[in-house]
Amino acid sequence: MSSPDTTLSRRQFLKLTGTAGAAAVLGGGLTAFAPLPAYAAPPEEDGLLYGTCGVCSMGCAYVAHMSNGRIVRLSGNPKDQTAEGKLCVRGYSAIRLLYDPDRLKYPMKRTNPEKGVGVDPGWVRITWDEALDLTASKLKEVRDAYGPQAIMLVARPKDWQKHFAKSIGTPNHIAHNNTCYSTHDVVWRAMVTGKGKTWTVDYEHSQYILAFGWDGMGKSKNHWGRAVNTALANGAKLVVFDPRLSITAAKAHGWIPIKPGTDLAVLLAMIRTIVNEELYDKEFVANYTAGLEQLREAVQEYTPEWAAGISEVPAETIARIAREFAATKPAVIAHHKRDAGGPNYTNSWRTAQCFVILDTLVGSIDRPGGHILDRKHKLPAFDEIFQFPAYPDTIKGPRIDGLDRFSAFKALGKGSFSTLAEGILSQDPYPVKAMVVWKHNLLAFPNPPRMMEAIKTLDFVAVSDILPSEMAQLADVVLPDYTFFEGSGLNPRTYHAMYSQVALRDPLPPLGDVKSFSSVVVNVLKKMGLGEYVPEGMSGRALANAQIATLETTVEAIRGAGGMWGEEEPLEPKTEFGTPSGKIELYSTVLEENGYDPLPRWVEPRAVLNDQYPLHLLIWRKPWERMSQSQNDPILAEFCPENCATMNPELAQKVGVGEGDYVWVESHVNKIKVRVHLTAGIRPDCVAVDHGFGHWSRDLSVAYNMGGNDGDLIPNLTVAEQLEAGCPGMAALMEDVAVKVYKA
Ligand SMILES: Nc1nc2c(c(=O)[nH]1)N[C@H]1C(S)=C(S)[C@@H](COP(=O)(O)OP(=O)(O)OC[C@H]3O[C@@H](n4cnc5c(=O)[nH]c(N)nc54)[C@H](O)[C@@H]3O)O[C@H]1N2
Ligand SMILES: Nc1nc2c(c(=O)[nH]1)N[C@H]1C(S)=C(S)[C@@H](COP(=O)(O)OP(=O)(O)OC[C@H]3O[C@@H](n4cnc5c(=O)[nH]c(N)nc54)[C@H](O)[C@@H]3O)O[C@H]1N2
Ligand code: SF4
Ligand SMILES: [Mo]
Repeated sequence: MSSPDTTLSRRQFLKLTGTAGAAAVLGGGLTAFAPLPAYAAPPEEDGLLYGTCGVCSMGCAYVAHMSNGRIVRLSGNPKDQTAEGKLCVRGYSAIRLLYDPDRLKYPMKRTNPEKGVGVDPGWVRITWDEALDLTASKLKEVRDAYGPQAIMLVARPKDWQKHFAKSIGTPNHIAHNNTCYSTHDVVWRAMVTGKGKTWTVDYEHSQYILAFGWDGMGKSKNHWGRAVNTALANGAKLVVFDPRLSITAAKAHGWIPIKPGTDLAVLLAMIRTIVNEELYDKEFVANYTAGLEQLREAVQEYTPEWAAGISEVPAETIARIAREFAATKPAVIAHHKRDAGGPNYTNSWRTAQCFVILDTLVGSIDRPGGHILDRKHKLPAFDEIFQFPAYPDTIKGPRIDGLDRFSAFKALGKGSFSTLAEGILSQDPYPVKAMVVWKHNLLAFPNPPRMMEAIKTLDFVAVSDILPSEMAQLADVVLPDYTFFEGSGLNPRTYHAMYSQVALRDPLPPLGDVKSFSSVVVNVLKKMGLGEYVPEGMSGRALANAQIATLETTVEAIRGAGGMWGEEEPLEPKTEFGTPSGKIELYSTVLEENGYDPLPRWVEPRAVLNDQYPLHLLIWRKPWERMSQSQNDPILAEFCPENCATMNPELAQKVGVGEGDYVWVESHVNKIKVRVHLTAGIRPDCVAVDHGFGHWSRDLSVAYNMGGNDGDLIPNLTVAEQLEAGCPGMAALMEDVAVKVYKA
């Protein structure tokens, strides 16, 4: 890869040479992909590929228009209930991710043992055989010397990834969930589903949409923006509580700039009003819920006047919204992941618990206009298709992220990013020595500098990525992966699954010398001497074919039907739920059994503002950005090259700064330098930093050195601190931190 001193930034090159020239010269020693043909090139009639967008988890089905073997245009698949013929800005932009000249194009090994910011890894191109041999031999060495638990897989819990960790015998399959939606997941599992959060919300048919920090319209989440707009056109009311005027708030009938971390107080008072005034849906509550009387008793102390004192929202506003929410049908609390019920504050899981209670009280669980439970098509599981011996018992051992100490969260089989660094550094409960990373970046960890210290102590790191990310810069071996365009298989609808429907994924021939992670798994397991976990013919394609066979159809037939399988069906409302009682448990016996309050109660957030750190930190993401993955897109960067500290002019005046000035934002762990953006649409006691920037990988020629990473401000945690915070979802407390701002 490029040496720091000789690389011109791609921005400079674009100016000098125009896009085509830049693509040919850049990539610093790596062969660049040929430039894109002009967008005007007419798509061939027969050159269509069906697929699903993998930029975010909504997974909208696309149609890719091909010309001369390249994708020249993307459109949404009109047959898909999620995409409805459209993609969002990030989906359309993915074409530039696919052909990004900086993409990883072949395996590489590090020759410089030193690791860190500004250190040249001394990459050398190697063959796939060498890369797989090296990975397998290093993992085997660690497994033999220290045991299987000394190997960590940092990856989302997908089939191949789970199989890889379990076949090795390690309990340490770590994912990002406690930074994202673990709080929602645990309460939905406990109170409603028995298996985690639901992802479909029928906004389109709702008449009252109430959001606490949910900014679905400002995420460019394709379906939701359209659905909420349709609801608004049909006369629905939208009300948003957010300390920041989010895009959703800007579209709302009411924006309530609540004090951060206090939504729980408002929600408790809303529950009290609805229960005491008997405004709840009597039929739904009587037939499908358990625990109303205990709930009534538990909320009596939480009057709107009390909540007003905590949240700075007037008591009349709280009572009015409670009454409107209960009286307008259907009504729904919009939520997804990192809203007020996401893992942001010590009390966020209780906020998520109140969301479920309020949605239940108005009868909006699995009813039109409300949260819709799982209609996702169940494809046969991985281990039903492939037969292999039982996994080693060691997978049940204690974990390096401490997940085993959080029974309610552990049951969901996910992971914690907040505790990983201290686990590795303290070697508690044991030393870990090797790490394989799939599709996770260093910048996503709370306190990445600390995580980097931990990674530096490991003997071996292999990273599967598509871009030369910061995590890739810390690797001993880089394993370049397929993008979602190059993968194949089936993708059942999840984010808008009003009925069971499956999208086909046609593979684009891979670009460069890249391999899918499934083939990495197959080869590394075999080379480690774990061939018993790799039955004859096991491959990603074999899995897809076996799954297609269970649909009693063929790829050709699905293609003939426009890339989608499944007929529209009317919604049959569920009358039984996945809890011990089969009812929605307002009093949660599952939370109680796991040692948590079965009913909601007020608890303060952790961070206390003080003279040294007088401001709340808010973090958010822009509609066109995808966490740390979109900043290398030259067109997106052209109109938004770096992130900002968004603040109220009143605060800026106190600090003595104006629009565009650089400031330091500092917490007790670190500081970052970002530009000021002024708006009246934020509380003066808050500073908001948008996520995704602060790249230090010099091989990201557009994104390098632009903006700062909000994550540097967020403390990582020990398991003891995590236990003290008392959250069943092990919330990483992403915004429970106080900061200060001063001129840079
Ligand atoms: N464009 C885009 N869309 C995405 C993603 C992306 O990277 N880009 N990522 C996807 C993923 S993985 C996730 S997790 C989601 C995240 O999407 P959201 O869940 O919408 O989360 P954020 O964008 O972080 O916005 C959180 C909002 O909460 C507000 N907030 C902060 N503290 C409080 C509080 O105490 N109370 C209230 N009421 N509000 C508060 C913030 O001001 C901000 O507006 O987006 C998904 N969609
Ligand atoms: N400071 C801060 N930290 C956060 C958040 C925040 O708002 N602020 N948000 C949290 C949330 S909600 C989430 S969901 C997590 C997300 O955590 P991550 O998923 O780790 O975050 P990304 O920044 O999207 O990094 C994804 C990495 O995967 C690579 N990649 C993309 N596609 C592929 C692929 O097909 N194959 C492979 N092998 N690699 C691929 C990308 O190049 C990138 O390096 O971050 C969390 N951390
Ligand atoms: S919402 Fe946008 S980024 Fe997400 S899957 Fe759909 S098109 Fe892709
Ligand atoms: Mo997330």
